[in-house]
Amino acid sequence: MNLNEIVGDGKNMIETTLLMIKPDAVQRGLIGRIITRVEEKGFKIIGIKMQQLTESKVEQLYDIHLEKPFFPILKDFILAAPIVALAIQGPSAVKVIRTLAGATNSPEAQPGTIRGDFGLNLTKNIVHSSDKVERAKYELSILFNENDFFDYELINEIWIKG
Ligand code: 3AN
Repeated sequence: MNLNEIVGDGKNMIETTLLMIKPDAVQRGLIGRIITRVEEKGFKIIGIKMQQLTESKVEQLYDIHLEKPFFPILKDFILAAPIVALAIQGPSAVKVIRTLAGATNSPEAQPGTIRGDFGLNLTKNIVHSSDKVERAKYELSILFNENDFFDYELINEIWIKG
């Protein structure tokens, strides 16, 4: 599937976003519980890929943080174990997945959010999610190939979408 077809254009409310399960969550056995939250909310997973990131991919993914003082710590952390990348599709997916993820700084994240329930650290903050449709398109293109996406209908879709 072509990325342009799946990310949404800001008019159609069906969007596709990236949720990346970070190495701390993989090591702590939280992959299943995080995916369950996404599924229970009603979203469709159209791509799922465990991978060991390379230095180059981390630099592309966090290009806006390259010059920040915390970047070396962030990079070592992301490279320390595999991640699980999820391509998630549904109504306002970018915003809603960020709401499910909770505040970046885990200790400040609300209970009920992924970070609020599972995290206590700013760097080791369990997940990453894209903050804009255009950014989702960019980040998905780093972690997925076009044939990693699946176009299918969930049988309960009419009960979820408007
Ligand atoms: P989010 O993932 O919520 O969009 P960003 O993009 O602001 O958050 O930050 C990316 C990652 O960089 C965060 N998930 C966190 O692990 C790390 N980070 C951000 N700000 C800091 C900071 N001040 N000190 C250490 N790590 C940070």
